[in-house]
Amino acid sequence: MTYEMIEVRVEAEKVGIITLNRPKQLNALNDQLMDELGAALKAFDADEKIGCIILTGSEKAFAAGADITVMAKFTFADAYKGDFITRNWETIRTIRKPVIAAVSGFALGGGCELAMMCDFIIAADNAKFGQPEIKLGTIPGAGGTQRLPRAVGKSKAMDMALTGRMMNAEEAERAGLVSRVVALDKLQEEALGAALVISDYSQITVMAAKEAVNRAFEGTLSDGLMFERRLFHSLFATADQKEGMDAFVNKRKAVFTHQ
Ligand code: CO8
Repeated sequence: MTYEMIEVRVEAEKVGIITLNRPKQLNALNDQLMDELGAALKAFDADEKIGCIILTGSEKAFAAGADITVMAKFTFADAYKGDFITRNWETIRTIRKPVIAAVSGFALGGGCELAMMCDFIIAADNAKFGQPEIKLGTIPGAGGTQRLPRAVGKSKAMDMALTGRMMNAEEAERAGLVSRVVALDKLQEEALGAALVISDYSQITVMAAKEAVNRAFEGTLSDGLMFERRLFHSLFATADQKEGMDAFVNKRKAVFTHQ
């Protein structure tokens, strides 16, 4: 597939990098872009050689939200009957390999929601997060009212959703929305470094860890603990567990075969 609104490349033969590329619109997320993003994510997920995916934008904007020029004309019937837009916004939730959001500049509305759909967020020091939909007479529609409180707690999530104010990178790190903040010129290097570390681990184990942590957001503690226990037990059936522990015992570097 050829892409017009994203750029796709592979680093070190094991990290897939997707760059949102609608610079004039600050990477506003429209249907075509989300279709292309979904296709690229699925292709990397299916590629045996890829161990981790990075999603990033430009220095000025990760993404300034869903495309307001498109939504401005929507009726209730368009949105409801068209199921706006489970079809391509939900693809990222089906990706089993880790997806790191490397965010610089604006991550607003659907852009903030897209970053939160990734597994973790590394932010540049110029990053700004917000759910400004309230200013447009609407509310977040791609998980902002659900994932933001889980990430930063009710009070700050309410503050963001009700005032529409932006949170800078420092506040986002303090609140737990992002895992690391780095200088803008170090963002890509930092994200790639994390992705390379992850890519060298067993893909099976990495997928299991992702699945287990995600479970913490979707059920009760006792269900999550049981889910984790079952996955933990089943990993003893993998060659990679044998390799990882044997390498430790014999003081050598593990070489995982993803089996
Ligand atoms: N949609 C469409 N175009 C946009 C968007 C957007 N979200 N954001 C920016 N642009 C365009 C501007 O219109 C402008 O275009 P032009 O040059 O043709 O006038 C260009 O990008 C540059 O923007 P600005 O001139 O405004 O740049 P500034 O640096 O002055 O300001 C801001 C940057 C603060 C980011 C400003 O552009 C802004 O406030 N943008 C809108 C942010 C916003 O409200 N986002 C939320 C949108 S609603 C949403 O995301 C709901 C998600 C629901 C998802 C549901 C899916 C299931």
